[in-house]
Amino acid sequence: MSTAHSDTICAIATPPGSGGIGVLRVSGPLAVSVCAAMAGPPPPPRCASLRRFRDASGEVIDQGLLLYFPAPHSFTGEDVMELHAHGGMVILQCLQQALLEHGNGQTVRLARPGEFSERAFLNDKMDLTQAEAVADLINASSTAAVKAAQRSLQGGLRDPVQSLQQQLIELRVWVEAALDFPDEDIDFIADTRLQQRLQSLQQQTAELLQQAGRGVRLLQGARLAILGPPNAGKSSLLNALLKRDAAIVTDIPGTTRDVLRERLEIDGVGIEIVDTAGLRDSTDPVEREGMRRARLELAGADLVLWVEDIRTLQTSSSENGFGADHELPPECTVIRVANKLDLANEDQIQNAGDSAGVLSLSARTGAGLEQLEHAILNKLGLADPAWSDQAGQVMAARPRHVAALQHVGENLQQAGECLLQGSGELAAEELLAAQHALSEITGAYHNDDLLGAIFSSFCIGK
Ligand SMILES: Nc1nc2c(ncn2[C@@H]2O[C@H](COP(=O)(O)OP(=O)(O)OP(=O)(O)O)[C@@H](O)[C@H]2O)c(=O)[nH]1
Ligand SMILES: [Mg+2]
Repeated sequence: MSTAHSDTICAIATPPGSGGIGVLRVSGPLAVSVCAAMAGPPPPPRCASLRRFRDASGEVIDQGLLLYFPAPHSFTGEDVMELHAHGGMVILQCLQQALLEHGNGQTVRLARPGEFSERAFLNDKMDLTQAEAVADLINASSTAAVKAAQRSLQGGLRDPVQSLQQQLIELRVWVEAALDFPDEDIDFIADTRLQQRLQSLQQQTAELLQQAGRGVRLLQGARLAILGPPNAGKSSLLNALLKRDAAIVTDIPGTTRDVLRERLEIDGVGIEIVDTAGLRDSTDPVEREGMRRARLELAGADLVLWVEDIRTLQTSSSENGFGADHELPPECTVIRVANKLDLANEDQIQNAGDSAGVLSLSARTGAGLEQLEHAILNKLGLADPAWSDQAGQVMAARPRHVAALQHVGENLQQAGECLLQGSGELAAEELLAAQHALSEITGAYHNDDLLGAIFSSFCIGK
C-alpha cells in the first residue's frame, strides 16, 4: 500500500496566534535540501540543533532549533524536518515563504489539511482508526475524550477489528473449501462448529459495536434532557449538577419557558444538559410553546432525567397524561428522579424506594447527587469501569465505524441464515461483504473519496 509522494509539503504545525515557540513541518524528498539551504546541513537524526533560519537572499529571519527525522522513522514515514522558531504568526509565515522559495515553488508546496496524517496512513505508519484518533485527540473537549482517543491511537479499535477480520478469514476458508470440494464425505456446511464460530463472531461484533457507540457518544458529547412536571425542581437540579445558578428557580409553576442548554462535565466526561419547561395542561401560549420545545428535546437526547416531586411521585401511568410513562417513548433511556427528599416523610421515602428505577435526591441539600452522577455515566455507558457494569474502557470511535460494524453484524446474520438453508455460496458472499466492511474501518480497503472525507476535516499541519 506504500505510496511514494513526489511532492514535498510544508505547513505551520502550531495554531495561529502568538506563543513561545512555533513549529514548521516539512515532509518529503526535498525536506532535507530546502532546510539545508535555510539553516545548514541536517543535525543528527532526532537531535535538536540551534540554527539561524535565512530567507532566499541570505537574511536571517529567526534563530531556533532544527530537527531531522529521516525516513522511514518519522511521523509520515518520509524525511521530515522541523523548524522550531519563535511563535509569532508573521515570523512563521516568513519562514514558510522562505521554504517555498528555497524549493523554487515547484516541488515544495503548502500541505492540505490532514496531509501529514494521510501520508502516515499511506506509508503504513498507522491505520485509519489511528489517524482518526490523532485528530480526535487534538479536538478532544474533555479529559475522558483525550484518554479515549489515546486508547484508539494505541490500537484500541484497530486490534479487535483485526482480530475479527482474522477469524472471518478462517471462516471463509472453511466455507470456500466446502464449496470447492462438494464431493467430500464430511458435510462442512452442516457442521455445527461452523455455526458456533459464526455465532461467536456475531457476539464479538455486537460487543464491539456497543463499545464503538459509547466512543462516539463520548467524543461527540452525550445529550441529557431534564423533563417532568412543573415545580418538581428541574431547574434546581440543573443548577445543582452545574454547581452554579444557571437557570431561574422560583416556587411558581411554569417558571422555565425556554430550553436552556449548558455544558456539564462529570468525571471528565463532557455532557450537554438541557433544562425544559414543566409539562402540564396550560392554555398560556408561551408555556405551551415551551412544552412543545421540551418534547422536541426528547428526540435528540441520549438520556432523559425525568424529575418529579417525591411527595407526589407517580408510580404508574399518570392520570392527567403528564407522567413519565405517558410522555416518554418506550425506547427512551431514562433515569427517574424523586426530588425534594429533604421535604419527604417516611412513607414518601419508602414509596420512592419501593419504586423500581427511581433515584431519590434533594437538589437543595445535594443528598443523592453523587449517585445521580454515577447513574448518568452508567446509563450512557461512559462510566469508569472500576465502578460500572460495562466491560472495558471507552475508546474513541466515529459514526462511520459504527455504521461499518452494523453492516458486519447484518452480513453475519445473513450468512448464518444462508448456512442454515444450506446455501454455501450465498453465505460466502455475505462473509466477504463483512470482511470488506471491517477493512473499511482500518483502511485496509479504501477509496480516495473516503480518505478525502476523513483527512479534509483535519487541521493544517497535522
Ligand atoms: N426543599 C426543596 N425545595 C426544592 C428542591 N428542589 C427544588 N425546590 C424548590 O422547588 C421550587 C421549584 O423549583 P424549580 O427548580 O424552579 O422547579 P422546575 O421543575 O424547574 O419548575 P418549572 O420551571 O416551573 O417547570 C423552588 O422553590 C425550589 O427552590 C429540593 O430538593 N428541596
Ligand atoms: Mg424550571
